[in-house]
Amino acid sequence: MSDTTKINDVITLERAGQVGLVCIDNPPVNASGQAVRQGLVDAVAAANADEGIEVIAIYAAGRTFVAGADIKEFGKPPLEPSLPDTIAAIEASEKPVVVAPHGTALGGGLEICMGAHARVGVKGLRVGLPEVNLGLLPGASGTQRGPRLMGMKHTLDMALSGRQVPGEEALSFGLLDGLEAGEPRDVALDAARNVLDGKLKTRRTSELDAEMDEAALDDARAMVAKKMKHHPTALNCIEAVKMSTGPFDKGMAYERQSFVDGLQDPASQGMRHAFFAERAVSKIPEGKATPRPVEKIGVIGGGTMGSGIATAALSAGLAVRMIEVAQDGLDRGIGAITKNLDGAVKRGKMSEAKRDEAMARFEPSLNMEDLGDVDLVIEAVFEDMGVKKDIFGKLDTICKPGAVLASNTSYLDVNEIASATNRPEDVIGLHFFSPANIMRLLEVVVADKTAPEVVATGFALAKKMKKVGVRAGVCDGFIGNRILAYYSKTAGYLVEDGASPQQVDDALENFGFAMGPFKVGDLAGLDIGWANRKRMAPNRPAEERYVRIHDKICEEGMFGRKTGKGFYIYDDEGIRPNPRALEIIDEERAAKGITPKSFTDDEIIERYMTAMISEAARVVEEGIALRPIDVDAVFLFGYGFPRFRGGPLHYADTIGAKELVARIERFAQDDAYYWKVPAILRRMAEDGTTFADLNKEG
Ligand code: 3H9
Repeated sequence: MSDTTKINDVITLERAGQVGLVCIDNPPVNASGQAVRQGLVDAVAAANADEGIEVIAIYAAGRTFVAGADIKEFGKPPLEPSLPDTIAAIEASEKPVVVAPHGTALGGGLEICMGAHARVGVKGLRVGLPEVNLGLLPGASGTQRGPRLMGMKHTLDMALSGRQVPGEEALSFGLLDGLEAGEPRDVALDAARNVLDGKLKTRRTSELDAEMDEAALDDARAMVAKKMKHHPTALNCIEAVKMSTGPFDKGMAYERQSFVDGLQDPASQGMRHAFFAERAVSKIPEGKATPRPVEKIGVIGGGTMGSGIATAALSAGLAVRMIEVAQDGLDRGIGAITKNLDGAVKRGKMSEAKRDEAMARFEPSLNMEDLGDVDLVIEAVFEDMGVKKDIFGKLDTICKPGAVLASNTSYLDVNEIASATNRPEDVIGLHFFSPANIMRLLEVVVADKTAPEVVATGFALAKKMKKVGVRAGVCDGFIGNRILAYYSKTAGYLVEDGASPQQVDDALENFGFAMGPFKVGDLAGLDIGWANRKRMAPNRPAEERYVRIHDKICEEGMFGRKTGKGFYIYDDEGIRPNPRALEIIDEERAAKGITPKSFTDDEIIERYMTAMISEAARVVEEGIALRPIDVDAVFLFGYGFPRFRGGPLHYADTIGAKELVARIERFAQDDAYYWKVPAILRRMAEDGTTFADLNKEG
């Protein structure tokens, strides 16, 4: 007869001698939704009522312990019991409760552990308080039990960085009492037996004293002021941790209120949207197709992009064959990859052994014929259709049947590239963002004839390389660069009309961008946009307002950081506006007879963001992006869009389609060619729908 009682759909209580084993089984990540919470309360009560049970041991089934509160419940009416109450019930258990987390114990999952009377992790465990990434603070006693177990410094570090801490480190903090190898159920059972034998001490965390650590609090405040000024609950988190030296209930009440307030904050809503955006983008029409196996890839081109892509692939465990036409190019590529991997070792992201292993999988070559055995090729040479078609024509004859042929083009027509081969179904765009070993975005550009399994292969590769793959259709610039090309013009218009580059940059940095558009231009190299504008010049419509300022700056050899001068000067004295660039701006205004006017920062943000949203809406309307949330992901993971704003189209919903249409119509009075209301936005203004509604439909 089974000794296991089903408490509810997700919780069981198994009697193993004097141990009551409570198992949480709520796939995929055991999030602590209502059923888990109710089940835990009931299981602990049942175990307490069972005379045969002396110790209770909690563990979880599946790939991980509890990954936190169920984020899908946020923003909905609260369901009893709350997580803090659940954990209080666990801690109040008269019989000792041990917990044996495995995989990851995050947020509410870690807080459940903190409420148990002892914690023995399963080797490989990682723990964390990632609420900060959702604009929240730990809301189920992390700020109160955390300092009582591991001190303020470690609690603040975890709660403000959200980083996942390896079990060994957590053990050294005192957050865990032990770390054992084995199956979670076995580790839980052993831990419970150790309690019975008196080998493992148990205690109630809320009854411990926390020690004041003023230095840690000051450091945290300074860090928040510098790096997290838009975060809605970071300061409350510090305050809550500080209160842990006082009465437990008072600290809990403060934490709870801050958490509930945080949930309502638009910044938290934006960050939660970003969390789901990262995951939503993998839901694609080709989702059921089987990806082709990829173990060895070819990278054509050892420049910045090629070596970045090769670095990312090597770090992901793939074998890479890099092709260059001349030895010096190849040497530069090898040098860049070595530097990238060494940098990862220095930053503690990779061990020396892993770096050596990665380099052993790397084969540079001057002969394209060497690509005969690779599973996938990524061409990363400069943006010239003729050159790319020539390469793809050759790949068609060299690569084995079934190899995926990908281009890293940022703008060019993937259909045309595919037409250079006799196997267009194998051709796809894989558009990485620079530096490709760091930036998380990967646009997977699907051409007319690309086979579904080739699309699925692109997404599988993205996952393997820890990138966020976003499906994009073919058009000039795909999702990101197309929208960028459009709204960047607004920055030029604003400056030609009277704002300074620095004012535009400052306004947008205050809005939340890490860097304003003129600083970004200087960083990327102004010559890149210049070359692209020259390429596009024959197609530029006569009605389009064209700002020549950037071109004029480039004509004087000022390409931004790489030449020490662009819109700003970069030297030992730091960054400051470039007086010559300001003169050029004045000259251009004079030449066009423009009397400079002044803009408020709000006006700058309004125009810039409205332009971004307009083109983003068109990209959705034309089906270049599958859903609005895909555009958001592109900007969050490839363009430094502030996470707390959720992405351009999440942000658009906070303004509302009606207001956006009114703005565009107002701006169109001065420039009807540039400012046009996208049909989709007009429809939304009329029927009251939002981009969030479109996400649900898609
Ligand atoms: C919190 O705990 C607050 C408390 O302090 C206080 C409360 C009062 N809820 O990431 P994956 C889904 S805040 C709901 O692809 P992996 C996810 O959307 C929470 N759903 O897997 C996806 O669904 P779908 C703090 C969740 O193996 C599926 O699970 N916790 C949650 O790459 C698989 O996810 C966190 O912030 C959730 N909490 O990575 C941790 N988590 O298949 C968030 C995941 O429909 N989670 N889903 O797209 C993670 O970091 C990763 O999921 C984890 C696994 C590392 C666990």
